[in-house]
Amino acid sequence: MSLRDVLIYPDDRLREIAEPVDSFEPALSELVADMFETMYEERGIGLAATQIDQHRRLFVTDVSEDRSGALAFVNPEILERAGVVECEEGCLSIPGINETIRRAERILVRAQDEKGKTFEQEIDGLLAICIQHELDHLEGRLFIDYLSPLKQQRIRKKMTKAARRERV
Ligand code: K2U
Ligand code: ZN
Repeated sequence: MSLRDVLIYPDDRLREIAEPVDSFEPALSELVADMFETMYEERGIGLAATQIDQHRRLFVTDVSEDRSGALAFVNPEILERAGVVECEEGCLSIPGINETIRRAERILVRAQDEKGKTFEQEIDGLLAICIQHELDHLEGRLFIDYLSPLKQQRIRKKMTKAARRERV
């Protein structure tokens, strides 16, 4: 297992659309293990492959308090959405920015596990929010895309200035 670098906004690679996973060889399990290690190290509760510059339809989540809730979603899709909920979101790729956006309250998800077995699950609560956030990453979308153009402009300016300070 190894830690991977997380892409930071406004890196254009975060805008790539991920390709379906068609091979469930050991290399996929190695990538999944690296994603869990990176997610826990970064104190995240989700991580999409896009965020580590791997443009495949795969993300991991763990919304538990004690790392007992590790889940991998391969080729995920949301079949049904119901209700609306507001949630303050952050993103490991947009450090220091937290904004409230709206998501579906309940979702029906179909995905494969890391061995390729298909499952369907009705999900609500924080896991439902996290899954919608991660699925957006696979489509090249970021939670800040749901904010006003002015707020997006301010965030882009703040992150670009922070990146310049980093380079000095
Ligand atoms: O994809 C990511 O960047 C990880 C996200 C996942 C997430 C965002 C918003 C709401 C739920 C999940 C987070 O940055 S992980 C950090 C975090 C930790 C605890 C609660 C919410 C967010
Ligand atoms: Zn994110």
